[in-house]
Amino acid sequence: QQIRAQSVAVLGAPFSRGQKRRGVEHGPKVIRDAGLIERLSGLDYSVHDFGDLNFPHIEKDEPYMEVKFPRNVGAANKILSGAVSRAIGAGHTFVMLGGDHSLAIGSVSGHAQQCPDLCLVWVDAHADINTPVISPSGNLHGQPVAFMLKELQSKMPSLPGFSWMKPFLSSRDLVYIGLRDVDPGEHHILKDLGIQYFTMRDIDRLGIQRVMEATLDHLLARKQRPIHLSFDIDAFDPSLAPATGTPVNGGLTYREGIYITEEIHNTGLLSAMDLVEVNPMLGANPEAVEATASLAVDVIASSLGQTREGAHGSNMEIPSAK
Ligand code: HAR
Ligand code: MN
Ligand code: MN
Repeated sequence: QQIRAQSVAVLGAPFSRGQKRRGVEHGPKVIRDAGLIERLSGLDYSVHDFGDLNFPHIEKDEPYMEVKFPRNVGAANKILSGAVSRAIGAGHTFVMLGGDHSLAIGSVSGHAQQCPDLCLVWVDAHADINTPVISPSGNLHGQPVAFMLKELQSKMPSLPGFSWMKPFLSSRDLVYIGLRDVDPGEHHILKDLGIQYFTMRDIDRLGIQRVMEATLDHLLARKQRPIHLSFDIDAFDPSLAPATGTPVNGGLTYREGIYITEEIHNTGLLSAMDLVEVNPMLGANPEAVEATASLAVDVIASSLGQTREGAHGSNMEIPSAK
């Protein structure tokens, strides 16, 4: 059966404390300015724009070991998690506009509260699976997946700000696409837990069509279930998505990225998605920022059913000649 709802909820999460570069908190604004709501309204949905969340600023937030701003990141994600859970519970397909990728902690956990059997597709140059102990940077946007996985529970210190959440995802319910910058500790975890991942090299070898076939087969062959798509704009090549904090050469082409989202849509199972790491303060010029934001809109619209082949209503007829 189709899980796709007839309505889409859009929620901005203007938050940047999962990493060090200012500006990514303005992602929701530039993605909306690039025409997101109009584009989604043109598809088969009623669009509910819930605006941007308000996050508290916690003044005193000393690092925990090397981890930066744990209380701010924890509090923001707790708020986001509740908002996502309510939106999904109300029957919307949910779209979160980041903000940095630490927000996936709240987004996916809120989704999982309503849909405990969800699976997760993580499209990113990075694996974002460092634990607080092994993180080379201390930035929480490089760690969100570690907070989700049940298998890593014993490796996770209790960080201030995170007592509200418990790990909820099994490593077999996650697939990565687009990886090309993986830390040694992350690589060890991927191998140790047997996580399914497709690097850019795998896309070179197999082509994006077989990668998507294997991804959906891995997640859905045993049973159909809701999909959470967490899309980091830095999965794309920096020539396409320059306005982002940690660009890595050799990323997805436009066509590979859109093929991924078309295939996700075609499952009929997309239940929630994140679009994160658009940072308008990092484009070399306004055109670079606009290109990145407009790409983000294309990714979201394509995930929600915009097709390259076109579409038409069932009652359409070819007008007769007069
Ligand atoms: N792996 C590095 C770290 O943990 C870099 C993470 C970069 N982050 C992102 N997330 N943009 O995908 O710090
Ligand atoms: Mn990421
Ligand atoms: Mn990334």
